[in-house]
Amino acid sequence: MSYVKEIYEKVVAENPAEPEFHQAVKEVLESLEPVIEKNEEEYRQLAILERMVEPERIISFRVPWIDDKGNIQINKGYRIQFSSAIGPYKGGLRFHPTVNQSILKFLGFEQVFKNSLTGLPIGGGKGGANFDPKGKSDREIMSFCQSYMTELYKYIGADQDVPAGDIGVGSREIGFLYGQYKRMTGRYEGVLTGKGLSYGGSQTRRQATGYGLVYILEEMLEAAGKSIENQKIIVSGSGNVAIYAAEKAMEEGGIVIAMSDSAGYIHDPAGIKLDIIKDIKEVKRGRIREYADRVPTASYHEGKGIWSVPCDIALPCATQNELHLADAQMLAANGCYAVAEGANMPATLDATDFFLKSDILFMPGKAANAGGVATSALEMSQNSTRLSWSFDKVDDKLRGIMQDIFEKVADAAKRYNLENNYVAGANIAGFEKVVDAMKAQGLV
Ligand code: NDP
Ligand code: 2IT
Repeated sequence: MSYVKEIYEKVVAENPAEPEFHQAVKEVLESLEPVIEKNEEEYRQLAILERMVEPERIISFRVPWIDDKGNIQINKGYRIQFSSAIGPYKGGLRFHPTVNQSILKFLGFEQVFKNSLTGLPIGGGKGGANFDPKGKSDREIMSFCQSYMTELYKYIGADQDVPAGDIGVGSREIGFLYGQYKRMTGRYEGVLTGKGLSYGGSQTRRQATGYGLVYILEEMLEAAGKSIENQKIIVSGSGNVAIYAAEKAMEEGGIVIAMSDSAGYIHDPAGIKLDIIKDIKEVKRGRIREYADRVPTASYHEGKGIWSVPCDIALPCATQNELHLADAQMLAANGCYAVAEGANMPATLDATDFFLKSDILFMPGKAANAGGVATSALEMSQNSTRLSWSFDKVDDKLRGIMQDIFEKVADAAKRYNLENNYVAGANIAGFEKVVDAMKAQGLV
């Protein structure tokens, strides 16, 4: 049996009931096959793959807190410290009722390769809780964040593990978490990224994932002789990544015609008015359907049908497995020719395979959404040197990093005769640096 197959089967057998983790491992290992085959003896001897699929540490803990009615609530909290081969663990925290060990392991595993692609010295981690922030008061959110950090602070630090935001964790939550970390440890340090600008945050971090997604999309389009100008674009989700992807896509001349949340989607053929989306989502914490009440050219549709809207470019920016094979086929049938993943693993394995086999340009999340964590690493640099850089300086660096990632990904694909297969390119380029660091550091 091939080394790759053997390890995949071992992962499935030893990690039952973790389908998202299996999926992420399968996607990565299968596309690494040509690299592994070339070096199989050495990798087997050093147990490279066995080590890569096993997190260095999983921390799992109880999070007790009291709601506004005075009732005790208990949630499950986690931090997965996946790999410190190339730097301190780095990756977001997700607060969502669906959070479990499988989802966080898939996200942590992806993060290792993504962070490697950024070219910056950051390892991979992920954490979160099965806490649902929807409908909670600010006091409840603060109470939860303080309790979560009261346990987590023991395991993190500016040179050890540096969490940030993800679904359900934005600047409000990072503020409460940071305040509690400082209170528990007495240290004012870059232990979290995505902080507010008044207490050590970086310019452009809020925008970074979405902006970076559009920067790498533009690289991919340019390499194919195309441009974003006047293209009709669908952006799923309406959270942090989606909003700033839409903003940059429009700044660059694209026309964003649909966005969504977990309840439904809006279609506005006249072009989405982002100030209204920001007001609904960032200020009022409302629902996307309210957009159609406020904008006469827009319609609201319940459910997951956003991929049925005809478009040129699709940017899935909500969550994992939000884009299935049937959606991919529908996008293609309606003329969509480019897809870049703002979310982590939004396309299922069969949808990804379909994109790769058709002529659709496809940039996977670990390359396409790496601008967020890359800018987090820039925030860490600023914190370490006690400096803060201008918006333009960070934005320029972000654009440069995304161009560099595109080159690395395209080059790795080419080296293995897999031209334009950016899934293989991203996995191979990310993997090579991590393996190199693992080999140098011995058996740890
Ligand atoms: P937010 O919480 O800001 O927004 C999430 C959006 O996705 C909301 O519109 C939400 O709708 C929707 N959504 C969440 N869960 C589901 C679901 N199960 N089905 C349908 N829609 C859903 O999160 P982010 O924008 O930060 O994250 C979005 C994606 O991008 C995630 O995959 C995340 O891992 C990834 N990512 C984030 C980075 C960052 O810097 N924030 C960096 C790189 C990747 P609703 O409000 O109805 O729940
Ligand atoms: O998935 C991701 O890359 C993030 N949620 C951002 C991680 C970070 O540390 O900025």
